[in-house]
Amino acid sequence: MPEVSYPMSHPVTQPRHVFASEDARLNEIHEKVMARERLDAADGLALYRTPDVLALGWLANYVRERMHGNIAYFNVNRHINHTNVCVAACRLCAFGRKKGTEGAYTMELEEVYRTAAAGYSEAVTEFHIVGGLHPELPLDYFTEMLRGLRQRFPQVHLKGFTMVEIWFFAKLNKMTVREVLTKLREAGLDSMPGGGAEIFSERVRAIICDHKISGDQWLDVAREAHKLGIKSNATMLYGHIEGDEDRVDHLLKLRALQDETGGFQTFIGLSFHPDNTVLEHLPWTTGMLDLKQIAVARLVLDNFPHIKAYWQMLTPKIAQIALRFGADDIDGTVVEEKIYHDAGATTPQGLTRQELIRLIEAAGRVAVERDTLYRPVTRVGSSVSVAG
Ligand code: V47
Repeated sequence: MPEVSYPMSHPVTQPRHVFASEDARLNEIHEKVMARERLDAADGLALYRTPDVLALGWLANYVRERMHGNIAYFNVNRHINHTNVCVAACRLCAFGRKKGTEGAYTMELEEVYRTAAAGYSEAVTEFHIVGGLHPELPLDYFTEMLRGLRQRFPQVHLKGFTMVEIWFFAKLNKMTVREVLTKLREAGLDSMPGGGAEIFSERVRAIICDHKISGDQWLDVAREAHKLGIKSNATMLYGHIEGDEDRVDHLLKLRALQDETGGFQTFIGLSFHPDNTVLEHLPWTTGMLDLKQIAVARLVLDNFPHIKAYWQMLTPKIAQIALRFGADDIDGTVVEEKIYHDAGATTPQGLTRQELIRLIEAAGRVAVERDTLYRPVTRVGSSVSVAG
């Protein structure tokens, strides 16, 4: 196969030996990738179905290095889950509780601020705030929360509330999605996480999360946020009852919206954790599927700047390997995680900055601490500054 020469944003460290897979479809896709041609649905399916995982990983790693060179990002963040009370009862979820039932909790705002300040000695640059759909918390609770966090932690980026929560706040408060987003932004919301997208296929949603907004509604809220200049991430829940077609459909819908708005920063594939859910008879994902998912996302989502291997969900070891299968980010210190741990995750609650750097460097990558908007962070003593 002849070597093709083309402009690259970064020199690719991967050796340029001849690409030859025993899977003929991968050879065709390799040609497209080299020519920077967009992959279509049939290509996406072929990627999920290839037995040649190493060739798939090679291709994804090639694209990842073309975009980011040898850099791998992490951040110093803290998750805050202010309530697990939820009116929805999604079969996929082990976190939500009905109000007044055992284990249900809702934090007073003072408790939110105490949680924000607790448990980690290094200055965090991001709070990641998500909760259940509480039927009685007014919008003021959330605007107050953001104002209080902003006042107490002025340097910290506030990434909060999934598309599902925003939609619910709008219904509960008889407001439009745009009005809710505007109020939250005025109160200090900087960007939004990617959760709650699950899988867009309505056939699958009807089984795993029939109480949630539809896939189109999730995309509508994201569109509205992006139009207001609020960046977000996007997720996909995989490894339950969905098929390859559903996964490809989900990725293509995200790619189409990204063409329209450019508002997504990072894609995060979330592997289904079955323990303590109604679907606990389903098996856990295998490491092979987890790595495939990272690689396919990198190749199909050509307009997404970043692919995250969320170590809490994948385990630190798989997340580290994923840095050679298409991922350029392993998320952050997290400190305390509830959604996955309620569903059986055995990963640690948090990792230190030093542990994240060690994982990244042992993967042969250059660790770059980022803020939520992917600007490099520098630390001198206990002070933090952001480039740009
Ligand atoms: O919204 C719920 C999913 C999400 C389960 O944007 C489950 O940077 C697997 O969205 N098994 C929360 N998944 C996590 C999330 C996230 C995580 C890290 C970074 C970012 C980001 C976003 O987890 C939920 C839901 O989609 N989820 N239950 C479960 N049993």
